[in-house]
Amino acid sequence: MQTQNNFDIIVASLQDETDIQQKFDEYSTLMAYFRCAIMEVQTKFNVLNEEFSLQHDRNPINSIHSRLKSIESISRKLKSRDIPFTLSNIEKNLSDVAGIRVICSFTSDVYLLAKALLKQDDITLVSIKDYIKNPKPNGYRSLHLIVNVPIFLVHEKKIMTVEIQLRTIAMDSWAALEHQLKYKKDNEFTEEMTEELYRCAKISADLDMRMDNLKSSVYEEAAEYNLDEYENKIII
Ligand code: 0O2
Repeated sequence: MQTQNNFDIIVASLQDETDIQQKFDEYSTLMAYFRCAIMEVQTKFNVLNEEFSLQHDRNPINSIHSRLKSIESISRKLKSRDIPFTLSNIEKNLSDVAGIRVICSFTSDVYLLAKALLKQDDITLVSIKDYIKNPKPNGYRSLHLIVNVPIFLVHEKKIMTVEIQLRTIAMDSWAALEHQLKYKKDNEFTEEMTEELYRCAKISADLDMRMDNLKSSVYEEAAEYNLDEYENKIII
């Protein structure tokens, strides 16, 4: 209902049908640019996965998922920050319109892939949130990177922002189930349930640590566990 209201306001602010069509085309173009940015970053991860598997005979990436934020979600987020719904505000203020989630085999693969991506000279790091090193109070773990990446169009180059979430299979299943349990309509999430979810997050972190130990016994690979060298290089 709220979304419908936002939408009505946007439409009401437009002068006539031509105006509506033009705005719609501009919005669709911007979303197409974000989709291109997703493709660029996704290809980079696929290339890294391919090369790593040739060298080490295993895949550091289990799966990659991507999503473009819906117009309802974009409108809701801008509204919650009191920012008018305009294309330039979307580009300037939202860093998660284009989102990629990379599910890795082991925790060390999360850092290995993040480092390999950040080393690339067309990628600019905007911000890092390392919820693996510093989990959220509810137990959520994941590595979040916001990066700028160029897309090359027929007549111009555009710099687009992409949010990347890197996590292990265990981190991902905890996050997916937590989301499912927490956001069930008409359900009150009690303190006891919150504590139980936190205990599950601890078990999942322990599982990751033990799996990484097993991996070190099977594969002779140097393991990475932080991105400290990048934390001072954030541009904003
Ligand atoms: P969706 O549909 O997944 O995109 P910001 O994004 O800057 O407004 P915040 O909280 O500073 O807000 O960003 P943060 O911490 O980087 O988290 C953004 C995304 O991480 C969320 O996106 C979730 O996908 C994921 N996330 C963060 N915390 C949790 C958590 O406790 N549980 C789960 N399951 N996921 C989490 P959105 O916008 O919520 O939705």
